Amino acid sequence: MSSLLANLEGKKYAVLGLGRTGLATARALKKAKIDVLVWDDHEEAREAAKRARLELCDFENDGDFKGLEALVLSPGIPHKYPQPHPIVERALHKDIPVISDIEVLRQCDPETPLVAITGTNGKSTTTALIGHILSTQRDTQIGGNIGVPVMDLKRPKKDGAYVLELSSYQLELTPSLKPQVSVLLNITPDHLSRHGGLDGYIAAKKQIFASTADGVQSIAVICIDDEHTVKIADEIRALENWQVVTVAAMSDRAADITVRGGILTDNRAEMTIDLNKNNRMQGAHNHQNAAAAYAALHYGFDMDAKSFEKAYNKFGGLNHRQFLVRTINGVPYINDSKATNANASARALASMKNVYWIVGGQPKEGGLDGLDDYADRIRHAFLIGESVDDFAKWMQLNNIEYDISHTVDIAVAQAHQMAQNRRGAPGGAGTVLLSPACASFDQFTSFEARGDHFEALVNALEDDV
Ligand code: UMA
Ligand code: ADP
Repeated sequence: MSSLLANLEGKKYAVLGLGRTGLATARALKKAKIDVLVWDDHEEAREAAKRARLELCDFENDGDFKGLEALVLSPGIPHKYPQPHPIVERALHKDIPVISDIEVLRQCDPETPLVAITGTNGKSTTTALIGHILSTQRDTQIGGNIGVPVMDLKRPKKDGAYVLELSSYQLELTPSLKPQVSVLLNITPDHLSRHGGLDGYIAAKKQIFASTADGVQSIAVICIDDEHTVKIADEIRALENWQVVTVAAMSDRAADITVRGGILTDNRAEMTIDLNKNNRMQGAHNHQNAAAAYAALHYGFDMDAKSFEKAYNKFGGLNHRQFLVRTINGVPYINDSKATNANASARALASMKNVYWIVGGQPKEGGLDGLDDYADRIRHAFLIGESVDDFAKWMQLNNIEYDISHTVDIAVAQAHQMAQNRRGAPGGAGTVLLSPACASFDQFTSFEARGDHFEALVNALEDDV
């Protein structure tokens, strides 16, 4: 990114939060010889910044914000709700723009075509899938919320593109996004405390349609399988600078692109693709992701169905998302650590039966609401994390047998013992599933760390119980 950022010569930036986003941004700015001052509330992160020879400034206590072009804020730090971080409050008070790293990228490189992907669930899978398929034809840089900060990406070569997963947090701070294609997968309540409620969350998601390049019509791919996205599709259709392509894969609504029984039909082009051929993309939710990817690539980049299908069939899926770790004596052990809310866990439960379910962590608002429909798919639950007491009540209400395991270590040992002992039960051997429906931060640093830990435990299990 550094040569791109040379455009910013003479300007001065502040960076708040020195995790993946902040460190990458500060490093890229420094490499491009742009003045940058950094801060993080945690000592450890500040020490790492010192080692990277970044200049620290405690903006809360002794920074004056003089001459600053903008404050680049890490997405995990609140700027509105539940309350703004004090440094953000001070910056806004002094009329310093508070922006994301993606905004910096687009201010420096507004021209390169960009595919932006958001939604409550399926973002990473869809981003990786679109990136995988587009890269068969163009130089494609994949990043954003998927885990690669945009400042760590290279500038795409001629005719190349960015494919970025964007969270609601990032969208709120990126007014110049100007995507060639925006994809909205679905909306169910999530991150409500950061957005002051559902309306705020929806407004943040809608930011993906807030800007387009001058005189260009962008493509809005909207999956209309829930009531919120149906409404948004109607709103965006009324705007001149967007061409809306609708997708229905998890409902039987009429749409431009529909998926029924795994067969994608493009009703505009009268053409079909069998999505079932890729066994890493099973389930209606994955077919929603695949159909959205097809719409983005066909309508945004003129990719023909054959090229799409060939590359789609080679997509290997993403770890931590209903990922089969190992099968022991006919019992599959599945890592779905990325299911950080009830809706994501619903997808896993919907596609399995006789589940030994490892669930819990730092709960989201609403807890396990909506999962009652899947109660008969659960043979036994193993409760972990902060949510044990609340989730125990939910299990009682739904007549589900459970153990309070507290940790993944204990839960895996208990689930393994029980699943292996009950292999002959009516209904079949069953499945051991980690699908927490919760954030991981009460016991782990990330969902990846939680999933990796689960995988290590499963890989160490004995076959003979
Ligand atoms: N910090 C402070 N003060 C605070 C809070 C945090 O100084 O009040 C500091 C922490 O000490 C830490 C840094 O801020 O050093 C962390 O910043 P961050 O939480 O923004 O995390 P990053 O490492 O920059 O990762 C972020 C995204 N994290 C969040 O949005 C919470 C990552 O998404 C993303 O992959 C990465 O940028 C690159 O773009 C993760 C995520 O959980 C996967 N996203 C949420 C989700 O998917 O549901 C939105
Ligand atoms: P995100 O990046 O939005 O969190 P992922 O692609 O990482 O989404 O998938 C997270 C979890 O959500 C997975 O465990 C999967 O079971 C579920 N999921 C994936 N795609 C969808 C979808 N389109 N709708 C609902 N749930 C989904």
